[in-house]
Amino acid sequence: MKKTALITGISGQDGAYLAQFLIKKNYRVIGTDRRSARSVNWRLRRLGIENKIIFEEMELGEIYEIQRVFKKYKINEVYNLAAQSFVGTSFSSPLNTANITGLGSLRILETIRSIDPKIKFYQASSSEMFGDILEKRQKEKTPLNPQSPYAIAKVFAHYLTKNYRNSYNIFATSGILFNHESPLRGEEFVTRKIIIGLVKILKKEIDYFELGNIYAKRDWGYAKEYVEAMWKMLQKKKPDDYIISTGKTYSIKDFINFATSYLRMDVKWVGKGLKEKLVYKKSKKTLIKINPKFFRPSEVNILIGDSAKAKKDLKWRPKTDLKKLIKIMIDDEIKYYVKL
Ligand code: NDP
Ligand code: GDR
Repeated sequence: MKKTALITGISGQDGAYLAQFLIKKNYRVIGTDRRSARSVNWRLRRLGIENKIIFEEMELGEIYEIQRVFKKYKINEVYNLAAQSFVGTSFSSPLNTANITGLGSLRILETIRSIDPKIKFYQASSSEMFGDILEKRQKEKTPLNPQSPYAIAKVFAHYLTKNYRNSYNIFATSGILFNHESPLRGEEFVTRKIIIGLVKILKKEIDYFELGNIYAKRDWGYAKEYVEAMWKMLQKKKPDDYIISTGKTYSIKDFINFATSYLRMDVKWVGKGLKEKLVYKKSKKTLIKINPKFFRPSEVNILIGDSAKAKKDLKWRPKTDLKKLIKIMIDDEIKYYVKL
């Protein structure tokens, strides 16, 4: 019998890769999104799986919509990926973030509890929960110290996942994933923003673009590999929490240096603080400037994960290092580049 998986957030980066992975594993995939008039989903279309998914409308703010979908299908596994996922926006929309990213998970857990407690649940927890870090390398047991409404909403959902596991014996698992990127990454996130910006400069569509804090450091992995870890977590005998990360950390500036080097751009950094910029060595023309509008009211300076438990228990390990990931993203950006 085919297993049925429900993915919330099917239109996002991880939703697309996870759907592709589960379809290959012969799952029936139900993908939920919040649109009444569904616009073309470029990610699913790019992966060639748009017509292999059963779509259902499910706004995470509406428990009746959630209940309707859960009553309609016999579901084995739920991957809760939907969220207001942009940390920057969570400062300007904290209530919406709490409602969707935090309470959205509770609505699903309550639905599972009342309709079918045998459904396995995956919660998309985040390294942002570690925030202003309290341990050099973050593990499953590292204390949380969130720094944004987004991270606080994720902490709420993370603890609820544990609570429903312990209180109701529900198979509720949390994957604490560190940043993972790909050509399908949303354009507002810094890695894709940088790559789009550099490609547009090379194509002479723009002269320069602006960033915020280029000294923040992140542990970046490849999204396509990370979704496999989600599935592996739900195949274990017991629900648990797992860190998924590469164990290496780089600054935004390092990322830019790797990307410009791969693109063979002859550039250098000049100036300091808000005046720091990236310029062409010869012409001195500016490519990247700093704009305080992209700084966050409260920043997470450095994250670096220890995924030893996932390596041991899930037999999962990262395969793509940052330089390779940048190459994958740039090659795809150029391949699908369309001048506006
Ligand atoms: P995306 O931002 O690409 O996708 C988020 C998805 O949530 C989109 O499909 C979006 O739909 C949907 N969504 C947003 N608001 C609602 C709502 N009110 N009702 C229903 N659906 C909604 O995120 P990613 O794919 O990158 O990440 C997946 C999950 O993993 C998220 O929960 C994120 O917070 C978490 N995470 C991500 C990490 C990363 O590095 N990518 C790391 C750790 C955790 P729409 O297309 O309509 O906007
Ligand atoms: P993050 O990713 O906040 O880690 O959340 P993002 O790419 O937005 O920021 C990473 C770091 O880059 C700095 N930065 C900028 N960020 C953006 N977006 N735009 C800029 O111009 C810019 N300049 C500097 C940020 O300040 C930050 O330090 C992502 C999301 O996918 C979350 O959903 C997920 O939970 C975490 O990763 C793990």
